[in-house]
Amino acid sequence: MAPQTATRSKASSRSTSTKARRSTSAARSAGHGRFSGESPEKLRDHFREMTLIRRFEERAAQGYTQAKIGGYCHLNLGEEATVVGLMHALRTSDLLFTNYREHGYAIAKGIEPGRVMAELYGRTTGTSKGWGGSMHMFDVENGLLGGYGIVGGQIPLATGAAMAIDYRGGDEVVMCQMGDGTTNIGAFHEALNIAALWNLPVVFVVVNNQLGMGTTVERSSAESELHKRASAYRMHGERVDGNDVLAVREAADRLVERARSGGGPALLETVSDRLKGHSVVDPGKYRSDESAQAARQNDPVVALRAELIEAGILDEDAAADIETKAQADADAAVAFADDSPHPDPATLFDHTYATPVANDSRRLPADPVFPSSF
Ligand SMILES: Cc1ncc(C[n+]2csc(CCOP(=O)(O)OP(=O)(O)O)c2C)c(N)n1
Ligand SMILES: [Mg+2]
Repeated sequence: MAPQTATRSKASSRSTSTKARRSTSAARSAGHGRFSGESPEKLRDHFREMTLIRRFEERAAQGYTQAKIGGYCHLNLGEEATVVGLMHALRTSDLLFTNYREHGYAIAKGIEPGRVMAELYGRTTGTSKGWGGSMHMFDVENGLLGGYGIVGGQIPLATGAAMAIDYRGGDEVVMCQMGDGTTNIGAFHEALNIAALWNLPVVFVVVNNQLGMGTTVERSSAESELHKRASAYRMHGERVDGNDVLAVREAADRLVERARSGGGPALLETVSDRLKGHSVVDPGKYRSDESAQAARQNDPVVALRAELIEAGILDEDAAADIETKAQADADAAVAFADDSPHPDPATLFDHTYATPVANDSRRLPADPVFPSSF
């Protein structure tokens, strides 16, 4: 097979930034014509998937407060349109790297919700056999290469995976998801530089929910239009409304296929809102009432439901059926997780290293520091 580098042309330096269209109800109702040419079934599928993620995350929050889930737990509430639109662009064989806010991505990439919930519950049936938890989903078969808890940790790894694809002459594409705050990590700039220099098949996606924990983009980023940072590396960058599943899908489809056909890397910024705190335990006290209320008004699941009903693509009964089914699927995921076994403590160190390591300590907290034969 000819190396992919032979067919990949240098990335265009053209900057066709699309101004984000913030989703107001007025803009939405004016835009019904945008469904023309869309398959009604596909639109219903988008709503189905977004609703499933919403219900799944609500059950995850509940499981956390019941102490069924340990560690950290960050939810995609408010980011459902972004998640579904982005994942639409990827084939199963395409590789996805995300930050720690990845439950919805795992489901939309094709992983059974039960396996995702079981990972949250720390059970052996989870995507990482229960060792990873919320922030460390991993599933090679579905092309999910993590789930990273270190802010920006995924970016050099994703870029390396894109280099591996290029080197082997494959036609897969890497998508590297991250938050707005992550664009101030040094590795972001190093990775974008090398990806552009080597014309690698990777699409970087900045999910701009306008907050990095409690800090707004404007307070943390000198260039707050984050897609413009691509231009420092002569990389294509653009911004879309992350509450609009069709806008995200269109941009993701186009940029992924562009990367697949040798067009080079790109930076896609999606702008949406975080409906709840940074993690389940964060009450979000730093946020003004107006900002929290604006986020609720932009709720992408509520908005798509209303739009589809208004356009005659769904009626109340059909929408309610989808919601009932999503709730049942989320409940079934919880039941599957709850019924699954905990890992045997004796297996705790089994996958610490990929290859055997001399003097690899397998000492558990209650074990003596020195073996009796010492
Ligand atoms: C290297 C590093 N620094 C700090 C943290 C603590 N931390 C966890 S999430 C986060 C905010 C990241 O915000 P953003 O990139 O916007 O992602 P979001 O949580 O909004 O999805 C920080 C500072 C971390 N996990 N890793
Ligand atoms: Mg953020």
